[in-house]
Amino acid sequence: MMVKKKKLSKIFDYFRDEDPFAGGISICSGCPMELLLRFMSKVLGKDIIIVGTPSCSAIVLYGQNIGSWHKLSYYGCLMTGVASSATGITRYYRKIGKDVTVVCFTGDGCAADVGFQPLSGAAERNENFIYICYDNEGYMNTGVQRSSTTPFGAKTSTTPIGVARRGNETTGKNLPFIIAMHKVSYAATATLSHLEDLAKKLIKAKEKKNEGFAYIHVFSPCPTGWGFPMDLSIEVCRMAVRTNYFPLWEAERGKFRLTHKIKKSRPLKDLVRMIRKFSHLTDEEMGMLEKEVHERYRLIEGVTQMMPLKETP
Ligand SMILES: Cc1ncc(C[n+]2csc(CCOP(=O)(O)OP(=O)(O)O)c2C)c(N)n1
Ligand code: SF4
Repeated sequence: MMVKKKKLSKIFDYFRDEDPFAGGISICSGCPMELLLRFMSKVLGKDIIIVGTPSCSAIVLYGQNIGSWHKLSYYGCLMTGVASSATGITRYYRKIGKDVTVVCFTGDGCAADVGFQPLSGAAERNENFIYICYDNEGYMNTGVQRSSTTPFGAKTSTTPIGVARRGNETTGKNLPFIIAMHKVSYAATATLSHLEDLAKKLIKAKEKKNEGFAYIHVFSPCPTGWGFPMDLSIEVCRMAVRTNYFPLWEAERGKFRLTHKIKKSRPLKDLVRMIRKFSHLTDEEMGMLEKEVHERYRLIEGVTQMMPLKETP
């Protein structure tokens, strides 16, 4: 009997180098940010300089006790100055004629709040580096505080559920859209359930950084801070895409394209019921969150029609 040879997943075709990270890293099990770091380095290759900040990722990048957990070049920076430091490092290497890829790797607390001004400045100047923000919708490393990307209604340690407050009262800042509207060379959203989409965007960011600023905003749910079992991380990512909670798109110089269109979206409740930080929501509060998600989707759908980006072969 002929045994059919199993085809390897296409994803291996995107890997340039081995995983530069050690095994057994002491970070929460099931954290998508760790998977992102490993995946990113395999796709971008080892000729990168990572510029990072105090955050959950510093545990992996800066290291603990015995030293760092990887073989990459890493510059540990203040939360306020990551994009300015990356600007200096990039310009230095360009000046001496060395082709290296500088990659800022930060959480949403740094990107959207504490380090937003230098990020916006670097985007506006269209500096030649990559900025990757892993968005776990809060300051996780310091105890799950709210950030400006925390969505409406979410329970965090600074937006608790009680008599006076019922979770986060504001709508989350749409950071990837704000950066795209700087008309940078490249901006995109991505997540860990759609690996081929993520790999293509990383490769494109590496090419586009020769023309100017390249930004990727990665949805990175946090099992510890959000309250869901660690083996559901990728399912949460997938459901966020299927419900249009986190649409996948890319933009080049202010022109937009959806990279993964959802034919029939799932109800937002299918995502929300997986996550404890939303478990208190009343029907009315759920309606307000749905409105936020719907408006955000309508916005991106609208710009893909008004300012379309043609698909590159
Ligand atoms: C200017 C400044 N403010 C506050 C802190 C304290 N701090 C250390 S880690 C951290 C959380 C960072 O949050 P985020 O960037 O979202 O990354 P995450 O912890 O979620 O991985 C904070 C606030 C700091 N190091 N520097
Ligand atoms: S607290 Fe959340 S973001 Fe931080 S390492 Fe744990 S799972 Fe990852």
